Amino acid sequence: MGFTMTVSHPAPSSYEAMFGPTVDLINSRLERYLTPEAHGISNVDEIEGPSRLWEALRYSALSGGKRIRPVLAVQCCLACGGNIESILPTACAIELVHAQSLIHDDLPCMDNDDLRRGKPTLHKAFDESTAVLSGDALLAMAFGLVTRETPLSEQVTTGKLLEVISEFSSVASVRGLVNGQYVDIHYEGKPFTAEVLEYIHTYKTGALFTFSVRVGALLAGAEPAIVDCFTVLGRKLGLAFQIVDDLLDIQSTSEMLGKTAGKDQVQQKATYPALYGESASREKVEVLVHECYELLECMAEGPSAVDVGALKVLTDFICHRIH
Ligand code: GRG
Repeated sequence: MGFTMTVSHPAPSSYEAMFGPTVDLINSRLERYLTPEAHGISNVDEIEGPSRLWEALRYSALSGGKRIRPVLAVQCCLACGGNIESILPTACAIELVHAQSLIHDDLPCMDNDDLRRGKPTLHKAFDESTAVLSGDALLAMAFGLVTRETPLSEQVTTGKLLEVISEFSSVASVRGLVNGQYVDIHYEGKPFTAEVLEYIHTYKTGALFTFSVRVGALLAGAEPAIVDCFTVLGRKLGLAFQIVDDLLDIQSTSEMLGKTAGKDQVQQKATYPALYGESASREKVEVLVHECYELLECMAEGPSAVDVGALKVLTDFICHRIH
């Protein structure tokens, strides 16, 4: 790898130390939103059932997780000089869609897993119908959160918010997670090409990452050229995140990951290490890190002078994480 440009890497800093306050803020908003009261419901205990549904929703969405997507959304908004209140509802909504995707991904008809975030998966701790319905509820709640809780402002007009919601719905479905998951399952146990692998990663993981990064800039009122830079950044970070995920599945343990390690090979999944090998996959991650730093430095030096310090640390975490 002959890199031509010298870019400065951030001083080592842990994700938890630097972004702990952002994670706490996201968690406290999610905690508040995932209560019957926040939805105007006061009679959960009148008949048997609803309180168990609420327990399931909270079990899956409030039980750990790195919160990397909402943290990215918040930090990208702040980097563009945006107001944190403009992005928090969408950041939390992104986490709800992510939680939904994990619940459904773990079901026996999908990736069939028993362990998630160090605990039994939702359908194991409760049952399959609770898992399907909890996922459905979280997905719909995500859109309610964006529409009801985003404060309108000069940067965040009704028109801008409608654009965000429209993009979010495509990313959750046919231009993102559902499409990527569909193709991922279709290719299980079948030969696949580089083009297929790229397609799966772009949709299954990349789309929600790209949206998280882009929406931060959009709701900060960044100019279109800056939003375009964030879009490229989001694509690179999403791809790097998924390649690292593929590598960790082989190189780490279930205990460390909080989910079952070694499953990709058993299920004959289309992954980077399966196609290119582990060392070429790691090299690809390092190329992506370098490209992200280059892009961030260009954004810092441009006329809009994006504040990229935190984004460099996030890039480093995404590419070198161990869980
Ligand atoms: C969203 C409508 C809708 C449907 C979902 C099941 C499905 C369709 C998609 C599955 C997508 C999926 C599980 C992609 C894998 C992405 C990935 C690497 C997840 C792990 O994310 P982390 O490491 O998890 O951020 P934590 O636990 O830290 O939140």
